[in-house]
Amino acid sequence: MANKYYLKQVCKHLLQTPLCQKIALIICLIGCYSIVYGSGNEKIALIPAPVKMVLKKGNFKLPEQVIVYAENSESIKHVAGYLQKRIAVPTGRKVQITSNAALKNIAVKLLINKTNNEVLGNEGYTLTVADKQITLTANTSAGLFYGVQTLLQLFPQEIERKTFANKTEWNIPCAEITDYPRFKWRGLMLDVSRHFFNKAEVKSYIDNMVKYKYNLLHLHLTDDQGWRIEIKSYPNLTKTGAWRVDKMGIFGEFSKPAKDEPKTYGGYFTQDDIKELVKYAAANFVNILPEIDVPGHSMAALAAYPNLSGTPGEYSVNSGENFVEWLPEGGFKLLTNNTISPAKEEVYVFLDSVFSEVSRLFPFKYIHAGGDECAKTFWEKNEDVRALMKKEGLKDMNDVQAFFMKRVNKIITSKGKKMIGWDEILDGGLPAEATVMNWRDRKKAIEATQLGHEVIIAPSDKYYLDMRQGDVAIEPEMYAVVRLKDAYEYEIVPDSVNSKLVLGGQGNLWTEQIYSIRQVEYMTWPRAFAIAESVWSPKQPKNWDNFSKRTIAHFGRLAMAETKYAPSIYDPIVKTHKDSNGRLLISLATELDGLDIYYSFDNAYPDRFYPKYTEQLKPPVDAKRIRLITYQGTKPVGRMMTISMEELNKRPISK
Ligand code: TNX
Repeated sequence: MANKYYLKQVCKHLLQTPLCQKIALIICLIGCYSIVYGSGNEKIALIPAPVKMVLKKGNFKLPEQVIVYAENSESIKHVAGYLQKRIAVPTGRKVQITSNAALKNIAVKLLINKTNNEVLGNEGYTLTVADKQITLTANTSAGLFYGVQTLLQLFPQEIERKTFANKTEWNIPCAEITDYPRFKWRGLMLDVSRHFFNKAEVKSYIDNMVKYKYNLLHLHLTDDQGWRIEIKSYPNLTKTGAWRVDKMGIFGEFSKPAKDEPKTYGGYFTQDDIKELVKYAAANFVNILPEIDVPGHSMAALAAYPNLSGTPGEYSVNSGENFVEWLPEGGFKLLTNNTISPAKEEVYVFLDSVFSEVSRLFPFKYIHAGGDECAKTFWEKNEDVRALMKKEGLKDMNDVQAFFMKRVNKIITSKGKKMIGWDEILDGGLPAEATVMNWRDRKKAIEATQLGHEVIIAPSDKYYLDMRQGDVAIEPEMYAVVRLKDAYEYEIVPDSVNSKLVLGGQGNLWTEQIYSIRQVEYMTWPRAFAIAESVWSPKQPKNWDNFSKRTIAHFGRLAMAETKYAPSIYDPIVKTHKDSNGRLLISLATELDGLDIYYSFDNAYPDRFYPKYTEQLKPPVDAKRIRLITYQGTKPVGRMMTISMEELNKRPISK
């Protein structure tokens, strides 16, 4: 709308000006347009958007021999080495690193400020691309690293190729950029328990996340479906706890495995693997946050050490068969116990050993101890728990969990670390020093900060990367949807919150329904663009039109890197309504502006010669299904979507 308005004004103005001024104005307008959107959109599409960018005339042309100047310091040379690798392969140019500042024809200079620049802080940078030289300045090597990421995004998209791109010209638009993050905690969580992703896969995840300036990888290492980290003092955790029956289909609905079915699916990280991952992450300026999820979500641990349960018996690692009963009033009841006992001393001995080993392996100052979704079905029936309540004066089950988390907190702090828990740790009163990871209602973040606790924002309805990105007809099953626009438009800091206590935010990728690293990528991108922008870029009014254009430009980059992404923003949004006679009505929309939707009720696959959607549809009485496809002009861009009338009739009326 706004664009149309401005266009009208410009045209009016043009009609009233003399000819030479008209020509000058037109040239200027074309110039501005191509600067902003570039040729093919990808010229300057930075994600996350920098704090300040001024585009200049001209280009820097990458020379045949690229000389990168880096001071003689390990950490600066390390960043130079990263840049060297990223440039040399796709461009095929010779990239040389020198610490001789007097050398002629230096293409890129990496400089550390001699006096700290307060504005840039620990991770900021300034980047100047002039026609003869590129200069990158920061207070720290981390700042240089993020500057390098921005610089790479200024290159043509082929820079993302993992092999020689066979392109003759590599031009970078001249610009001056000053940039620094809004938050220090910019995270993604990968659940390696529900499905295991190996060392190489985790490394590739890190490779991708740092391109968007994430600095934290949260590894969800334990759950009912697998224990994924070697603990030397409790070897069964991985010997037994890392393996389950191999199933495929819809997780949570699998048939119960037979008693003697071989447990062939799984895997775990040895302590050497962990050390390697930690080192790899650090080389990419990423901290790894380990999560050991207790006292719920512990079935894999119980399979290895059943004595940790308040109801010892035979346990096995869950293979994806249902073990809970959802209650109509909300919450759930356990059919199989998946909790470790809060009333057994040996549990705390166990946790002391586990957290001891974990804290030695991960240098990061935080350890995540879970605390989520702990149903108390078995605790309520347990005599030891009742005795504990009496002894400690605990009035209800929330108090019991709070007692447990306080003891865990004590263990973790005794190792010199800080505990993080999911926001359930607020429920019975939380340990003084604990940090809260907010995944449920925003009220929980407000409550935590009011109590003076640090929070990390990861709301399930906005930042959960396991949720569907579009219509269930075209996306893998998942119980809810989070569209790119939902993630993008979310403001991290609630109004009534002390923003100093908000460390930042993260996107969480739970992997119950995610069987492969390709699907991990698909679920992460592009939504992790949106989260990256919220945790890095300054708070400003959200501009979906601008962001979605940049997103599309980055689809090109992901494609070059052969990273899978969800093209869901091209697909139609289907809403159902009923008329006064109870007959189904369908309305259609798109997340992205400027798309046309074509439809059929005749079972054929529509193209742009089929009817175009313009107003709410009343399906013919006998129609069996609707098929939909979106076009951008004459180009089909969406995926063919088919939904039966039977299914549409079952869908709830859209809001
Ligand atoms: C809730 S979020 C969970 C996870 C599930 C996720 C699925 C949280 C702390 N717990 O165990 O995987 O929902 O969306």
